[in-house]
Amino acid sequence: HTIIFATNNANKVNEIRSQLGDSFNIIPLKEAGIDIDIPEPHDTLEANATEKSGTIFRLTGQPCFSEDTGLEIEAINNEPGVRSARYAGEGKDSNDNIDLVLKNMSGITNRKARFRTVISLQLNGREHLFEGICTGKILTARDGEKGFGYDPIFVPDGADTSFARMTTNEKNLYSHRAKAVKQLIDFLKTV
Ligand code: ITT
Repeated sequence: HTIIFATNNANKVNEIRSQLGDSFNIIPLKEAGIDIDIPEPHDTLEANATEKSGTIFRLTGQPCFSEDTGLEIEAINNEPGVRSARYAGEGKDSNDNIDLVLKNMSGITNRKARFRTVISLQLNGREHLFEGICTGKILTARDGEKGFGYDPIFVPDGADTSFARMTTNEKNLYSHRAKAVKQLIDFLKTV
């Protein structure tokens, strides 16, 4: 099995590869020689995931999948949600996004949040969606250097440290992405 992964995010690739072992190969856009930045214009993770996988399927005709992930924080209307990558605005980075979350959460005692990943698989002319959810809490300050994105401020339920203090294998025991990928693997075993 070889399948294109419609992403430009190397951190996602590393996490998923470490979970897959040798069950199947994923080829990120860069390694497939495809240099495009697929827009994410929609207001749901599902629609953006479909946009990404559909764009690459139309371009290559090859089996492919994408994933869209959002951090949904209960006390601030499930923000940043589908806007997680650009919460602080265009041209800003993860550091700015974290700063804005910490600012918007200052003084708020309800720290409940969840990461949600939606995978869209294009295979044999059909689309299949898979979802993974990881519930947890938003810290009041950064903790840890590993991982990416919002990892320094998120502690998953059942753990006592942030994602940014975990190795990739440890993060995969809890993460939204690992849960969605598990479903993808189970599905691909059946086809
Ligand atoms: P694609 O090329 O796959 O679209 P992206 O970085 O644009 O990569 P998303 O649109 O899914 O990814 O944006 C989600 C943002 O949320 C991402 O930029 C990260 O900052 C953050 N994020 C995603 N997964 C995360 C995780 O496991 N831990 C922490 N932050 C995460």
